[in-house]
Amino acid sequence: MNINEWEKRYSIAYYNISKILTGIRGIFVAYNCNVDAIKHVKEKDIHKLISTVGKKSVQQRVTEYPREIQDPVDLVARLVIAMRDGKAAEVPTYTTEIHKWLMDNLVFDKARMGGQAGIISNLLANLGINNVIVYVPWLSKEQAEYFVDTANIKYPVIEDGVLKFKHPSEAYDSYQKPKVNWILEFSKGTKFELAEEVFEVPRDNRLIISSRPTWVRIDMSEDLYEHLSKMNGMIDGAILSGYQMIKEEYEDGTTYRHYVKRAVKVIERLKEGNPNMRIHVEFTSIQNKVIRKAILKDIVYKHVSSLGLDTIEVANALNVLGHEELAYAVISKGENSISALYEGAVKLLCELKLERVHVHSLGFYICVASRDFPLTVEEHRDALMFSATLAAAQALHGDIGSLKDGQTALKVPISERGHDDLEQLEKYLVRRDVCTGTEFEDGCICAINHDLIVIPTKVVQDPVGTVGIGDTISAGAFAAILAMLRKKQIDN
Ligand code: 8BR
Ligand code: GLC
Repeated sequence: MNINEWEKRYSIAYYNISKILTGIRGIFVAYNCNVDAIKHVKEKDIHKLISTVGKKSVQQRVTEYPREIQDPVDLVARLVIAMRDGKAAEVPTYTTEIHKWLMDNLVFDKARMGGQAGIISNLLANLGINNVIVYVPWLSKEQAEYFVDTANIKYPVIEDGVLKFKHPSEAYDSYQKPKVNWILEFSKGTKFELAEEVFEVPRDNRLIISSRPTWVRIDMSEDLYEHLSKMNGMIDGAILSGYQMIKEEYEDGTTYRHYVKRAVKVIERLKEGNPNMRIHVEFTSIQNKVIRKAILKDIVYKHVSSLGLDTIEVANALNVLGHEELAYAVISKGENSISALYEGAVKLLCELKLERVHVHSLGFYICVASRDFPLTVEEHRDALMFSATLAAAQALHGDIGSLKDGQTALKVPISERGHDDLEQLEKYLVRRDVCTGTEFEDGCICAINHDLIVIPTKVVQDPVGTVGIGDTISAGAFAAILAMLRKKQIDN
């Protein structure tokens, strides 16, 4: 399909999905929510930070590649790496000193809702989903204020042994402290100097300094756990994230195994009595390889239906699953990277026994789905185009207040580079005998053991920001999938 034909399909897909979203009974969203303190780092800021902590120490620390922020030098080193490579990263910090240091040395521009569960529940509520049941294990008063003020956002509470739903602003724990992450955003073209070398940021992106206070636990209160299956009938699916915060060991002697088991039990409980319940996990950036592997092999494997990730996350996942060469091919730029991504997505789909894997990249998305999933490739493709429109709307406005807001992004042009990448993939598919000739013209193909759907996406020239776009993409597409499944259920 040429770009004009794609543009037409985009409008139809957005219209079709918008019409059926309210057919979804509801979506359960957990766990991670925080306040994002956002700072746009300019040339003068990065120079100031480097000279405050000392050029030599930064240079040395860059080579050590810290995977945790223990002091300001770690922080500046990871910022230099992220800006040099134009790559997104999230690095944990377990000390509150870093927050204080950043307040003294940088100061944020604005604060907004952060964390997958927070961002996704606000998005779904604004799109008009009937019940957005959100659970955050650490809901503070300050955090609650960042939820949109709509009646469809519901926080579960147990009162006198009965499950009730309240708006988060009426359900917070007044003793709970807020969790604040720092988002250091930078723009393509920003120049900086370190040890006589001049770097230029190759792509808009950000570094996230994720605070991990000792009280952070990915868990659920016992009484809510007991009542989970009572949500049956109110929800058609769940979006879960935050597992990246699980630690290998805790001060009280428990280990990650305990929290992994609990996470699986929650999923089992959500599915109780509803075999059609679909679970999506947003993978995110997970520095610790033990945890990354446990999430994939113990939580995702066999328990989860759908997985959402960006390209770096695909490489990270492949790495811990023992596919180092493929992981390398995914991150090394060059014209083969889209085919490596496709192969990587298929590996994840098959090895983790998933129903769908949705990979988002700048300019295109790839989705592979199992052949027996009850949707056609065209329906999968509509879900992707719907989510790409939402992504462009978020890049354009920074937020999506309604389906109408989303619609304004239909005017954003489709990326030509993304469109070229599809052609690249087509050549590869022909070489590998996945298809012959032109069957891949419209971005979909039914291969022997999976369906493949690829779309070129709309890319905004000067995005307001990039944080949270990935969450919007995955949640938008998953909601579209749930809406189509629900419609089929009712029609039958
Ligand atoms: P993560 O947050 O999971 O890394 O995902 C970010 C996603 O945002 C990218 O995969 C890309 O699809 C999308 N994106 C970015 Br970054 N910049 C964008 C832009 N200017 N317009 C539309 N989408 C964008
Ligand atoms: C991660 C970060 C959070 C950010 C989100 C955006 O969850 O911890 O700060 O808002 O990613 O995707």
